[in-house]
Amino acid sequence: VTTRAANQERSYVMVKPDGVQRGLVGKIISRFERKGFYLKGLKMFNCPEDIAKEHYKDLSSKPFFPDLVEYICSGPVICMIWEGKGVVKSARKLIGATNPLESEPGTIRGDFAVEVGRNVIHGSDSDENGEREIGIWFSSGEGTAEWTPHMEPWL
Ligand code: RTP
Repeated sequence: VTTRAANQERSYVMVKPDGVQRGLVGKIISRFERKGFYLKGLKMFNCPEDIAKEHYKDLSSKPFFPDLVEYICSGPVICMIWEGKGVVKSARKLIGATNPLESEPGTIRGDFAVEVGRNVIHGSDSDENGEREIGIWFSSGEGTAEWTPHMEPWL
């Protein structure tokens, strides 16, 4: 297991098919950029069933699992790697609670969604899952490029 520096923490974030079809991709990317995270991977992808099942394997016994897999494979998704200090937990805050009716206004789901089965976006729930999911969705080198943000020292 590779240990990453604190400011190189990574989260796998994905705009789900409803978010793509509703034209929310730019608004979502904008929220992560304005917070101060760095986009380190990006691709549009038609998800095959086996990848959706692997990604959500912890939910495979849930009654909604077949509908969830069908939803994620119903149209293109936007796969992203976001990097930065505390990004995993912070992304979950930017995204909001799983059920959009419980998500606070100002969060992505709170502002843009109503149905739990159409909740626009995914974000990793732990560092370990972030790295696991990046490995599932991005093959080596694909959709990524090495770059270092230009950081001015604080005044
Ligand atoms: P995600 O993994 O997509 O970021 O969502 P999450 O952690 O907030 O929620 P999780 O419990 O992991 O559920 C994964 C996704 O399954 C769908 N879901 N449907 N019909 C239902 O009752 C139900 N419950 C969950 C949602 O799309 C949720 O994001």
